[in-house]
Amino acid sequence: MEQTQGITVKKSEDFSEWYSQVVQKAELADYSSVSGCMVLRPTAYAIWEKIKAVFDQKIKASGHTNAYFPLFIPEHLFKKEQEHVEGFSPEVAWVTQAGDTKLKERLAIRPTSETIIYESYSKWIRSHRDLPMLLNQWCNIVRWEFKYPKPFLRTREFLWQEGHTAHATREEAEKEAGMIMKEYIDLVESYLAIPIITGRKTEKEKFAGAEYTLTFESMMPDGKAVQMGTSHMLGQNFSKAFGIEFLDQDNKKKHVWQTSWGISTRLIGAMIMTHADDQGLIIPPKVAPLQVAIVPIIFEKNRDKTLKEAESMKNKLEKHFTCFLDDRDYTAGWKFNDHELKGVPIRVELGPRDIEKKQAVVVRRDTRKKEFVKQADLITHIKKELEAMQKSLYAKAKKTLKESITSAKTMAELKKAIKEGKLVKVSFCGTIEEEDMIKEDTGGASSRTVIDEKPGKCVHCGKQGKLVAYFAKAY
Ligand code: 87F
Repeated sequence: MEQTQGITVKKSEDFSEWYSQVVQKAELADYSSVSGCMVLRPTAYAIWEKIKAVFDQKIKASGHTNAYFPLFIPEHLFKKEQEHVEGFSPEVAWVTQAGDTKLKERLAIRPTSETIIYESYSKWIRSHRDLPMLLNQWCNIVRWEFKYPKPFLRTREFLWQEGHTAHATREEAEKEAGMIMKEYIDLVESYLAIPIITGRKTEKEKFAGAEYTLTFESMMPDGKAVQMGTSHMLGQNFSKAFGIEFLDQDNKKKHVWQTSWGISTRLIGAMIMTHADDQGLIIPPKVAPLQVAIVPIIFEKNRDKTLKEAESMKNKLEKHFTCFLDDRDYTAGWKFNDHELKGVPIRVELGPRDIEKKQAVVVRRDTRKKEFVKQADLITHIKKELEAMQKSLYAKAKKTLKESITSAKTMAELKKAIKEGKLVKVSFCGTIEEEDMIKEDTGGASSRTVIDEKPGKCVHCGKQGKLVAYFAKAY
């Protein structure tokens, strides 16, 4: 059966089916014959390349360089810092055999690369002159999850960057972890137009190998939070386990202070959920692989002239925007729908009458507002609209995020708010046990970030609380 061109369910009515249709029909990703692994189609990969380019430029400007470490991690190395694998071991995939020969030692397929990278650091770092060491790698990783897969948000293999730094002092490492958060937040807010909440993780939610974990997250329209990235202050946990020592200026041997941080293709999932609508995908202009689609309105008798004009328009526009002249053999109406479905920010329509009047019709994807624009003003107009669209997507999402935030003083209030899909501010004791109980009682809510506020009474036990945090269900 031929699939219908558009999305057949509403975002507000069946979010999960809506998401799956947007992903498939906008040709972002497709399922594969490996359960839980998906194909990134060209549009999604191009968005990832944009994200990569922006962040790569940011970290290079602050002195980081890229490197590449092996995909396989020998078991003895992997298990060196016991704490960090705790809880994760069911998700680790192992290579045990080559051809018919069993390997002497199992090899983990990297779920994260701390261990393999820090073994190298223990060889490379000798003196304070070798510090700071600021490396990053762009790669794929594998986590064999058993929960139901969701394109971009939960897949067994995904693409990411992992930064790993080593410093002479605690202060420098803390500064690094914070600086990276700032860059992440700029990337996500000003390029992907996703508003975020940010802060530290609680004891329960932090990375076990870290002293503390910084996070940034957003709320999706179905009332679930998405963690989009983390930056860990590792302290000396790994340097002690891996013997990463340096001779300091005072001639004393010291362990380095470390950070690690990552973002992944998950960001694309959050972008889709935040901005797309009932007509399909909406890509923020700054990360759109294609910013402008020109659709000529062709009638047989003036076919050549229309195409020639459209061609010359494309030549002018492509000096300023990424641009596509859609001369495919479909009707103009079909093409309009196709570009809407795929989230192209601006569509320019050009018909015989427009040519006569030296104008064009410009349609913005998010508002779908049509405007007649003089051809002489086209470039300025599109520039203005792309900027306005970028801002407006962010403002709209920011308003939704704000509206989803509420607070609770009692478990009854918390349960109700969680049921309504809210991000709920509560005071609580902050212990792992207390958080386990809250999760149990609310049917799955977890703390997302700690907020820098004075705590009141604990929402759960009623005693004086130790911290204030946002709770929500999460992906
Ligand atoms: C899954 C299996 C084994 C997450 C895992 O967040 C180990 C792990 O260590 C694991 N899932 N983690 C934590 C990753 C920590 C850290 N690594 C560098 C990041 C960002 C990038």
